[in-house]
Amino acid sequence: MYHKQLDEFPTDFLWGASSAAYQIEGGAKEDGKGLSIWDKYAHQVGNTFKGTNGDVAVDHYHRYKEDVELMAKEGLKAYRFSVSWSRILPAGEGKVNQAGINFYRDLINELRKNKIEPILTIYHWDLPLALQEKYDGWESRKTIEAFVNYAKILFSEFGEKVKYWITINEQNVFTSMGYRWGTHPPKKQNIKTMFQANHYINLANALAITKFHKMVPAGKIGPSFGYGPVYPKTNNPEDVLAALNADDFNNNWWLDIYCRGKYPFFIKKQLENLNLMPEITEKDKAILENDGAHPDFLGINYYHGGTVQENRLQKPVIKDKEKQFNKVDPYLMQPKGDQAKNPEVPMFNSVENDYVNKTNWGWEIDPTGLRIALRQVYEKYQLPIMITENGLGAKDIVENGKINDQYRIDYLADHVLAMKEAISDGVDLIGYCAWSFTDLLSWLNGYSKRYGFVYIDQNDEQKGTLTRIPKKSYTWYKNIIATNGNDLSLLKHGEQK
Ligand code: BGP
Repeated sequence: MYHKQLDEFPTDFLWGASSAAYQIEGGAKEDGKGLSIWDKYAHQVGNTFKGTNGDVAVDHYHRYKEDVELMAKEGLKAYRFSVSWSRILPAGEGKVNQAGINFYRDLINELRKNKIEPILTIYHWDLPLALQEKYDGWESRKTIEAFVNYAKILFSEFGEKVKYWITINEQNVFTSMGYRWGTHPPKKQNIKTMFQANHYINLANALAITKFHKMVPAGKIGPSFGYGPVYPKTNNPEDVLAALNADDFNNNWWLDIYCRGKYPFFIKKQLENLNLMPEITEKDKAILENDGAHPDFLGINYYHGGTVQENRLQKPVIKDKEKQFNKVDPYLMQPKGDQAKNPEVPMFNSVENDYVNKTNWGWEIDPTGLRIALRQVYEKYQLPIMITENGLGAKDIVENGKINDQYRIDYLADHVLAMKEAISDGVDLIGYCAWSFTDLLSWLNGYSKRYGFVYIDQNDEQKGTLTRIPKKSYTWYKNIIATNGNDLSLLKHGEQK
């Protein structure tokens, strides 16, 4: 779709930036905070880059006023942060830690004082360790109950001061990393457990949203989902079908439940065949399908999409010409025991995209993919969308006390332009929170991979002065906000002021 003139961003557009408690706060054991699964995991040898952990992180717990001041100076209209569950409830349930409540109350007040809209994420991966140890975390319905109680505490404490709420961050990412690939806590590799835990998290999400609608009627709530559009590698109909499968498996599996309360039909059938479907009771169905359980808006975290083709990698060569189009049962490609471990094999195979560049960490850079993502999600669910994460992870260098991150400006400019185009197409986009405001601890990459508008002197040996230095991108974003994203000269590559 080509527009002679692009629409303006809405006047109340929420230009913001994001963070997550474990990645910024530090103060891991201070003022009554209990441990989270990440506090333990990051201290086990070999789990994170050079053993980096969130004990100190970037010390936001003690320096939040300085950070909010920097946000205000940049002109941020919104700031997305997460609450550390174990700071509020050290054991995940039971007794409330008043010091934890006070910390977030002070932060929210500070934001409001500076006219910055707080966007509160209830759960950004740092499950209280006590719940993991007592109930096996998300593998138990007990954790659903604990989550809803925790959310209720936040609703009653902060419901009047916070309008925008995110229930759960990237459920698709933390369930696969934690239960399938074994790279996040609880470091398991069992896909059946993953689907069951994921179902319980769906229930936790639905129940919390239902409660929210009763307790905070003036507020807005939704999950933040890690969305990637899926492209077929070629126009071979088999590849197109593979892309349909991948979209269902990677995206709709979560978004359909959030917005419609039902698992997508085709994948459900496929998982039933493999005995991978979670156990779902009639009561569960009622919880998920209840209208009050559905989000008011969708948070979308966008980094990149993916490309797939029909899985024909190991197709045996068929010599008989007449039979050259014979299908090979993709299950035959997998050893018997592995068939249920890799349910996508008969559906699609992920491949590289030849048309896009990559970051130093191999993530595809695809701003058009953001426009496509926005179009797809809005068309499917017709809910307002907020981009709750998007940004470039890069090694930043300080030269003469300055950080010239023109590469980040170029990346962000392309994505802001893609949003402007999506708005012109007709998408109801209400905000953009870049990842991240300050530099922070990358879960598995320490401080080498930086995302912030504000540099923080902290290194992978976790030694640094923690001094904050606004980067070049900070000023660029300040100008974007000041012109409400409508000055096209700021959206071009090159040397912006
Ligand atoms: C998202 C997470 C964020 C953040 C970001 C960048 O998946 O929600 O918490 O970490 O990815 O990831 P990384 O630090 O691995 O580059």
